[in-house]
Amino acid sequence: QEVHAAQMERTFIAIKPDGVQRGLISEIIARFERKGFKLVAIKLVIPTKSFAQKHYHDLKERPFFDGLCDFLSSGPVLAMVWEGEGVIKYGRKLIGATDPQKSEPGTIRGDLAVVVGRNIIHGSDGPETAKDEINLWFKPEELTSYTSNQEKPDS
Ligand code: FUP
Repeated sequence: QEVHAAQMERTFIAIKPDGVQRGLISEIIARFERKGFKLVAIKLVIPTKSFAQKHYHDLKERPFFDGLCDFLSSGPVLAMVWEGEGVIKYGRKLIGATDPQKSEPGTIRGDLAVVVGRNIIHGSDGPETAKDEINLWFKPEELTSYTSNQEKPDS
């Protein structure tokens, strides 16, 4: 039977300037890797404020929007695309609730953050935003395509 279905699910994950500054890159990547998700794109960038405003455009009416965009553009952000079955929803589960006071222990924000304005990581909240955010942050040629050992049935 045909096993090569549609393009495997992908999500956009970013370690925000506070996470990079605190030296949490390897800790966070390790959690996605160990789960079995596949890294297909990664780069360290300092976004401009207008780029941050594009990224967070859904929140432009919120009172914290300006501060949030200032913060996102305040230093290096580690932008990534992760791939795998259920990665959008499960990635959000690994990340934990938006407010670290409400994130469960065992989640990235639950274990590593304390306040909502410094919650160290972003993850797309659905298939449409995942597609939009991947397109905003990455050029098509920056997305790799390969088979990881974990995907090989005989490994
Ligand atoms: P999330 O998808 O979990 O990152 O949450 P949102 O898209 O609702 O919020 C995006 C970012 O806005 C959060 F990561 C932090 C910031 N924020 C605040 O600063 N205050 C709030 O009350 C809510 C969100």
